[in-house]
Amino acid sequence: MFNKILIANRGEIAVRIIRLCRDLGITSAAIYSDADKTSQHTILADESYNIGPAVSAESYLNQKKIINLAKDIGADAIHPGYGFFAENSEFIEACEKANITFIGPSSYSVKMMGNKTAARKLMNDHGVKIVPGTTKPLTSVKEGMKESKRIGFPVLLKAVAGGGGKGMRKINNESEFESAFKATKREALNAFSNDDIYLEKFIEQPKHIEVQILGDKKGNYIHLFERECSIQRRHQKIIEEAPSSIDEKTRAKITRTAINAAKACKYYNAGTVEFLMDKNNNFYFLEMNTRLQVEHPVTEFITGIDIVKEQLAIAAGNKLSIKQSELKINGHALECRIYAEDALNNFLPSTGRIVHYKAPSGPGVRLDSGFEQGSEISIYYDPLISKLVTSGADREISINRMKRALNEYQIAGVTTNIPFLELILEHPSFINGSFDINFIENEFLSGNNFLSENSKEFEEAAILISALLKNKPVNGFVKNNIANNNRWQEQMYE
Ligand code: MV4
Repeated sequence: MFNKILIANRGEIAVRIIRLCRDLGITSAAIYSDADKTSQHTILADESYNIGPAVSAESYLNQKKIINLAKDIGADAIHPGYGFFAENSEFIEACEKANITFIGPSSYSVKMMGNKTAARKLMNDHGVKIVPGTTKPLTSVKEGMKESKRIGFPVLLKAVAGGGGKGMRKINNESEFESAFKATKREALNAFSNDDIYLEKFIEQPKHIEVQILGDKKGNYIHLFERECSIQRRHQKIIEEAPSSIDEKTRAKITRTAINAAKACKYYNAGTVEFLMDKNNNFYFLEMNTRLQVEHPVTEFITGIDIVKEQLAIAAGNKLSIKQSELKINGHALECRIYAEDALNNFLPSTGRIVHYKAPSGPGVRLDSGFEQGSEISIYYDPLISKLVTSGADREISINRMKRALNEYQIAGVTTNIPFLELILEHPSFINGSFDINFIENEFLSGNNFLSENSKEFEEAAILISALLKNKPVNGFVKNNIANNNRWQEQMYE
């Protein structure tokens, strides 16, 4: 195993990795920028090193500086967390050259899955069902038009170097094709320095289901079941859960498919295979995330596996510690992402010092947080403060525990999305599981179609949000009534 791990990340995921290192007796080394002097990862690590200014490009994304630091301090491995260098094949190769173990996949797997048409071809060749479309970049408007007609409108144009929702465009009919083709190519060139684009059939109202897999360097693979991640806004996930509501037969099929996808790209590390699932439980490969994911804790809850610990063991060349036959789903877990943003002001990020902080706790509650009382939330990074995860014997219990935990959670100094999360948890479609990837947009951000709900608080909040989105002025009184959660604020600051 490793003696010292440099954590090339920040916030809650850096804290998550520091805690594991402490559990295992491995020295943890944090890096922090000027903007993160008050962050928990900086404070909790065994060693902390300032690597430069707030701007990521000069600190958390400074490859040379990070690798030189790892060498200087005698770190034998680097954990990238998620984001930053997690899926950067050049960084992985630089680690290899410096003789430092990258706790993650090979650069080959990352490159293969990063090229969306190459990935689609590979998946198709290995019996993994992909969304109908093309497996090569389009070479002309004419070819694209012909392929669109074959696939059937509506179609989606996607960037070959894209992913995570960047560089996509829906085309409803032939007349829209030419200008959309040119615009998507232009945007792809701007965003990814690569203007290759391809086509997929547009899947209507799908759910987003993803399968957690683990592969080791000896070619052993297991899956840790699936997560439901449809509750999102603009490709930013908000609530995730495990397991999803799929039946056992579909589960057997989708998890087997995910393992085939991982094998096809010779994957080792923890990884996630993403699928779109339509109304009839047909699922299609979307992309593979070659990293640890934000929402991994819900899977840890239902399987009892420490996914980050497995990542370390895999990177060290060990065999997976568990067999598939030893795994089963235990209960249910829910994750709410706590963001420093103002749902009532177009989800604008909220920055500043956390002047008051009280974490929730109690049965079935886990909080992975990057910040505490006194921490500064800056404009420079992702607005994620923490991940609140609850679990229980079934979905109803974890939802009720989540409501309790959100109600206990006190954060002042920055605006958070806690009231918005509470609102989602009251929504009948969330409660009965009849939602798809458009849930937030359809139920909260357009029209008044959710006002039929008879819960008083839900109705008040819903009216307010819909009014605000029509640019009507904020009424402070109503705002404070969105959730019980805000009552403590009134008491404290009156
Ligand atoms: C799609 C799709 C519908 N049909 N592809 C968005 C993120 C990127 N990973 C792929 N995405 C989508 N691809 C086809 N052929 C709808 C989405 C999509 C989406 C997917 C998963 C989770 C949330 C989403 C939100 C909007 C669009």
